[in-house]
Amino acid sequence: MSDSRFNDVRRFSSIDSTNRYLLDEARAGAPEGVVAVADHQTAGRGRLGRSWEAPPGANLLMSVLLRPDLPANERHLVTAAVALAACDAIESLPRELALAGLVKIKWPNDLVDRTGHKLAGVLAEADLTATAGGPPPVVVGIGINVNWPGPNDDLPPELASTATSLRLQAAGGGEVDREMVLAGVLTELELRVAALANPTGRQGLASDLAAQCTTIGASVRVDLPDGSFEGLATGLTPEGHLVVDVDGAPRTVVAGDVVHVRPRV
Ligand code: BT5
Repeated sequence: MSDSRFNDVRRFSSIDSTNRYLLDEARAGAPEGVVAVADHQTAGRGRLGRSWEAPPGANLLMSVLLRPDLPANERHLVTAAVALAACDAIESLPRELALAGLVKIKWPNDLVDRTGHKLAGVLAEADLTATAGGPPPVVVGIGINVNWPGPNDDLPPELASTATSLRLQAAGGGEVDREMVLAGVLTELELRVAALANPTGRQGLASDLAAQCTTIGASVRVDLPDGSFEGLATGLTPEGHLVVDVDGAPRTVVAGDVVHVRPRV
């Protein structure tokens, strides 16, 4: 990986949040490519003030610092690049784990299994006011449930019905090597982040996102800060935004919470 832009991997046995850490580093001028990985987060962040749970040592908790030079309306493709890299990495895990074909993307930021259980979440946080170190930073964090939840774990009821892990999905039921998943994500990120730099690459990201996106074809409820609506998700725009048909009229959703109300048939 010596020619990779992701060579500076900073490891923490415990930290509040790898996203928080890299945002602070970015504000102080850290360059694109710094990676933070933690065994444990004491204040792991989800979107909209939610939290991300994982016991020490079980899962992959990582963030990368990017400084993409992108039109503002294409910023969702940064989240997509990281989500796709994680899908690619899981797809290329050893064949005996039988994880190929498992993972799909639920728009906008979840990796899910075939039944919609959440395997990973992506959180992109930008500081468009930060002036040190080049183009404004976007820190993208991903939590991948590698070994937790495991077969004997008691989960809070909310997660018990919604979360899964690579371990639970893999053949054999043994532990999955977190370092192998990390190495795979960093390798795949190289290609996916390079694609962000030019229009053709971004087109490729958007079409790969659409191909992996389990939300397309599903009946969805879109929750936005000012209310919610229901419709049929019909596709993605070239910027990676979700198009929802609402009573025959297309509505584009840039960011929001999407709840699948009926599975795709
Ligand atoms: C996300 O938020 O899915 C983004 C999660 C990003 C976590 C990474 S870990 C490394 C980096 N550093 C951070 O501080 N964060 C990033 P959201 O879509 O808002 O989902 C959060 C919700 O998912 C929670 O409210 C729970 O319901 C659920 N949840 C929490 N932990 C989970 C887990 N391990 N597996 C599945 N679901 C979980």
